[in-house]
Amino acid sequence: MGVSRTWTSPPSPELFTTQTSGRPVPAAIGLPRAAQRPQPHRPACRGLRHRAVVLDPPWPHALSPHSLFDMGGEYYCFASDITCSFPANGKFTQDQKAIYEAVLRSCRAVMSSMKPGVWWPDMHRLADRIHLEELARIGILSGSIDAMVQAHLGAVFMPHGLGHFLGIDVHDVGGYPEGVERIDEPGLRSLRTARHLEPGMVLTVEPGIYFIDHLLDEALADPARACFFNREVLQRFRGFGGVRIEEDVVVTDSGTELLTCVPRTVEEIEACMAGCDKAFTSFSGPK
Ligand SMILES: [Mn+2]
Repeated sequence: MGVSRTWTSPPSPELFTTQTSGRPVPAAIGLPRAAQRPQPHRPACRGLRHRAVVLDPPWPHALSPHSLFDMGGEYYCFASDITCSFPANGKFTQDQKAIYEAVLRSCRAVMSSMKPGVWWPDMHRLADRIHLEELARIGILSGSIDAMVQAHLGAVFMPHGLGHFLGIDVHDVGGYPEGVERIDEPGLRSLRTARHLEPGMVLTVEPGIYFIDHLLDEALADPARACFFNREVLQRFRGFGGVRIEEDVVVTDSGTELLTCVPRTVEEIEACMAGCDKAFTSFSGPK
């Protein structure tokens, strides 16, 4: 996958305009503009008010007033997969900011921890743990984080896997070669790979926090998990939808290199949506 190394052009905060809403959204990746062909992975724009592209029907991705775009450019037949979440009106509410920054923290913690030899399920667990810490900080959960991990509470908020291989296919093959077993635990069983990282692997890192009614109701009906919830605070987040941040990274000899270049911090997104075309700085990861 050496070709990926050529993807890292300087930050290029170009904008394209969605066909549907006319609202500018961040460019898919720091690729030459001509190489950018933003498109939904599946023809799945479902008449949503804010015209977000929805990937998988069960996730409530794009509820007003914030939007989640799951998109990707193609470069010499190589796929990318990039998700941006942002407030539809350009300004984060306090609750949106809190959830967004929780996901950003887990995303960056994972990228900083990735290097050859690291076991991918451990990265999923790391993201889960950070989400639980942040949800406790916000007040939605309370209690021992270790006990929440034991109860698999992370999977209530992130029911999908942390990321997948990228290549010719957007969910590339090779996740479970002979000898690599799927882990039969909530959340982890959805991982598209359970391999140890090796130099040259290209993966997505795509943690998310979602408030999905049927998963929340199921957890609240289970005494082993219900005990961690502050129902009143949770109520405020019913109908919130979800935030996902999806980056594309290549594993290097000593860590990772980030291939994605889009506005990521709250400040960058708000500035970008206000029409500011000042260059943003890409997260550079561990040095
Ligand atoms: Mn993906």
